[in-house]
Formats: sequence, C-alpha cells, structure tokens
Amino acid sequence: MEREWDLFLAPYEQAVSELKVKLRGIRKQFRETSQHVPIEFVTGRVKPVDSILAKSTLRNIPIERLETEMSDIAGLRIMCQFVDDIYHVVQLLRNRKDMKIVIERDYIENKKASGYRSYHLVVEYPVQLVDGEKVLLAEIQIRTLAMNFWATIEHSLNYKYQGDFPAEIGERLKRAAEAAHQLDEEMSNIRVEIQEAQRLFSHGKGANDHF
Ligand code: 0O2
Repeated sequence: MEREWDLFLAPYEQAVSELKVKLRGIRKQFRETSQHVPIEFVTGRVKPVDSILAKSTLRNIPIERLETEMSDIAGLRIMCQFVDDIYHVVQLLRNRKDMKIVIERDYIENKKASGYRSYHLVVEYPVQLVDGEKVLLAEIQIRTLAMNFWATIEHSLNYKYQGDFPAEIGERLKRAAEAAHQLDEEMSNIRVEIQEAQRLFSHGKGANDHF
C-alpha cells in the first residue's frame, strides 16, 4: 500500500519541486533587474497521505477520483509583502505558458467566515515522466506575510481544537484577522516610503538574502 502511495505521489513531488524552482525564479529575475520584488518567499509541499485520506472522507471523494477532484495534493504558497503584489503575481501566472489556471478564488475581496484571506489558484501543470506527459492539478496560494502569519496560527489552533474553537477563541481569531488586514492596508499606504528605504538598504552592505 505504501509503495502504491509512493508511486501515486511521485509525479506530485516532481510538480512541487519544479514549481518551487520556477516561482523562486520569478523572484530572482526581479532582483536581477533591480525592480520591486513582488515575491518574498515560496514554499511547497505534497499533501501527506493521512491528510489526503481525511479530506477524501470529509469531501466524499473516492480514492480513484483523487487526481481530478482533489486539487491541492500539490500545494505551493507564495508570500508577498503587499496586497498589490499578490495581484501582480496572479497576472504573471496568468501569462505563463507552462501552466494553465483553471480556478481562481479571491479570498481577499471575499474573505472566509473564519477571517481567512488569500488568493487561490488551481492550475493544470504538466510533468514529464519516463512514460510520457502527465497533467496534474496544483493549488497555488498567494498571500501577504500578515495573511500567512494569521493562517499559520489559525491552522495550528484548528488542528488543536479540530475546527471546534471555543467561542472566545473564534472571536479573537476574527479580530486578529482584521488586525492583520489593517496592517496590510497601513503597509500599502506607506509602501512608497518603504520601497525607497529598501532600495537604499539593498545598495548598502546590510542587504539580507533569503535564498
Ligand atoms: P492544508 O493542506 O492542511 O492547508 P478544496 O480544498 O479546494 O477542496 P475549498 O474549500 O473549495 O476546498 O478550497 P479552498 O478553501 O479554496 O482551499 C482550501 C485550503 O485553503 C485549505 O487547505 C487551507 O490551506 C486554506 N484555507 C481555507 N480556509 C482556511 C481557513 O479558514 N484557515 C486557514 N488557516 N486556512 C484556510 P486544507 O485542505 O485545509 O489543507
């Protein structure tokens, strides 16, 4: 059984590795041309088997239909400094020839009831295997650092309480989501000043390097 899962997940591992390199490549290209870099960092993962099984039960997805009906087995996250950067990245991805966007969900304009904000894309991505091409679905979540901070904390609390938060914690999380949103708005407002400071900083010797 374990071997069957390994075989099933191998193309997803390949897709995640390739997409991480490609998305990090966007960041590198912007840096090389000294433009504002819309991507802060990129992460990726293949959904663990226990999470695939739990979601397939929850969503009533038969195992034989995982490939077409579970769109986040391959998952990528792109973190940005500013909300505008998110829409810039979406536009860059819309223009690419190596993936095809099949679903877009804007949970920034339409936040979830939990307070969750992010922009989600589901893409069809072809991987080249020894026995030919295989087109897989991958989910790309694009968020600001503040949205990511909130979602990471909420996700771990969700795990702890299995989604059944005490009312007070649910309310606090909603307030924290609004605080994160206000932080994003405030940062956007002072963006011009921040960028000027970053430009000066990157020309100085203290510039840091994430990758
Ligand atoms: P994981 O890997 O544990 O994060 P779908 O997943 O596409 O079948 P849906 O509702 O149509 O279902 O998809 P949606 O909401 O566009 O995307 C689901 C994923 O978005 C989740 O993955 C989370 O990563 C993220 N997400 C959505 N809502 C929330 C939220 O309220 N809080 C947090 N922290 N993350 C959220 P999974 O499946 O939970 O898996």
